[in-house]
Formats: sequence, C-alpha cells, structure tokens
Amino acid sequence: MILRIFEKHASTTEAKLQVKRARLKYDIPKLYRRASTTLFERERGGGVVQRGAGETGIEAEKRHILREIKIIDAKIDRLKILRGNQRAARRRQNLLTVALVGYTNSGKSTLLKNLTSKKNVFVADKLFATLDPRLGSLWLPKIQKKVLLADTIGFIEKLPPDLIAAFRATLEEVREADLLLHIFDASDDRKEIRRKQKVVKEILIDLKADRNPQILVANKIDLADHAGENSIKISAVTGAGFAKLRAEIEKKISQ
Ligand SMILES: Nc1nc2c(ncn2[C@@H]2O[C@H](COP(=O)(O)OP(=O)(O)OP(=O)(O)O)[C@@H](O)[C@H]2O)c(=O)[nH]1
Ligand SMILES: [Mg+2]
Repeated sequence: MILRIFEKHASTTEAKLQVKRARLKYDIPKLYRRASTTLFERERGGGVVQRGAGETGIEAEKRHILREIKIIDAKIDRLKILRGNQRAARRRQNLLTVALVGYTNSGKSTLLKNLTSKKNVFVADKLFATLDPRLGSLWLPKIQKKVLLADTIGFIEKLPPDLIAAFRATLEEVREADLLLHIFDASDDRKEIRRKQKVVKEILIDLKADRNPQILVANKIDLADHAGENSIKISAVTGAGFAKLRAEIEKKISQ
C-alpha cells in the first residue's frame, strides 16, 4: 500500500526511478511465492509436477528484474551527479536552501506553492525548476537575499526498509539545507501532533539533519489550532501568518 502511495506521488524523475526500483525489489520474493502456490495447486490436481522447469522460469524472471534494477541504479547515479552539480551552482550563486520537512499531508507542497513567487522566476530558477519541480524561490527584502525553498516527500511511520534506503538519497538534500521548516498539521488533535512530530524528528536524526537550524511551523490554523506556543502559526491556503514566517526565516538566515 505504501508503495502505491509513493507511486502516486512521485513527481520527479528520480523519485519515479526510486519507486520503480523499490517495486521491482518487492516483486522478487513474490515470484517465489507465486511459484510455490502454483506448484501446490498442481500437486493437488494430481498433475505431473515439473519443479525444474518452473524454477528455471523464475530464475530467468529474477535475472531480468535484477538487470532492470542495475539500469535504474545507473540512471540514479547520473541524476545524483547532476544534483550535486546543481547544488554546487547554487552555492556559487550564494543561494541558500530552505527545506520543507514534515509528516505527509501537513501542507508542505501547498506552502511551497503559495509562499514562493512561482510567477516571478528568473533564468537560474527556471533551470532548477525544469530539473526539479520541487524548488521555488523566496525573496527576503529585509536582508536583500533570495533563498530557494525545497519541497520533500512526506515523512510517514513504518516505511519499509527498502523505501527508506531508496529515499535516503533523495532526502540527502535535507541534510544540506541551510534551514529546515518543520511543518505540522495544527488541526490534528494534540496526541497526533506529538506522534507525528516524533516521527519527523526520528527521521531527521536518521538523515543526520537534526542539528540543522529549524523553524517549527503550525499549518492549517484556518481549520483548528491545537498547536501550543512554540511554533509559527500559518495557513498555507489563506496566507495567514506568512509575514511572520518570512520574518522568522530572515532572522534565522541572517544568524
Ligand atoms: N484548510 C487547509 N488545508 C490545507 C492547508 N494546507 C494544506 N492543506 C490541504 O492539506 C492537504 C495536503 O496538502 P499538501 O500540500 O499536499 O501536503 P504535503 O505535506 O505536501 O503532503 P505530502 O506531499 O503527502 O507529504 C491538501 O488537501 C491541501 O489542500 C491549510 O493551511 N488549510
Ligand atoms: Mg507534498
């Protein structure tokens, strides 16, 4: 089910490749399960069991899958180099990166869309945007600086190990970000808020990004505010709290 969710949401080339890879790996043990069921059914039916022939078929299918995984890995490697180059280009231009992190459905993508000036992109942005649709730019007037805002995939609990491995590479951007906005859904009840924040914190530790500067952002306050006091309250939909959030980003960036 989690694989299916990721398949639906993977929007970048790399995310698509990672999901395809995870799907292929997931299919290998299934080959064997499928084979043993057919074998069992054939035995029950009293037919002749040709164990050898069946296994050869499986081995061939498995080899094919492993070959496909290898091709995908090579493509992912190329994208990684490309991304490394992009990051280097951003550094050369003195562009700082702010990464949006948070539990799935907290409103990261909505915030990226509504906080950044997607209409006002200039050439450098366009380059990044075509390669990675999850980047937007934010102009900070007080410190006369432009920062890049990077969306990430939603963090969820109990990710299958293969997917964690697959997405670790994608999430490496998080570790390199100059500032993290940890978005949570303030319309959840308090217990859910605590649980989800814990999941996000654990994944950040796992990614070695827990020491990056952070701003805690309570989103969806147009629905309900169960946030408590230690966060910046916003609504990514109505734009409430954006001025305060921008000011906080400016403050942290200039620190
Ligand atoms: N009422 C309200 N709805 C919001 C707000 N922000 C986001 N939403 C809704 O919440 C849902 C999830 O928003 P997304 O921006 O896709 O959330 P996300 O964090 O990017 O989710 P993933 O990509 O799955 O991690 C969408 O239906 C949004 O319209 C908000 O401030 N108020
Ligand atoms: Mg999103």
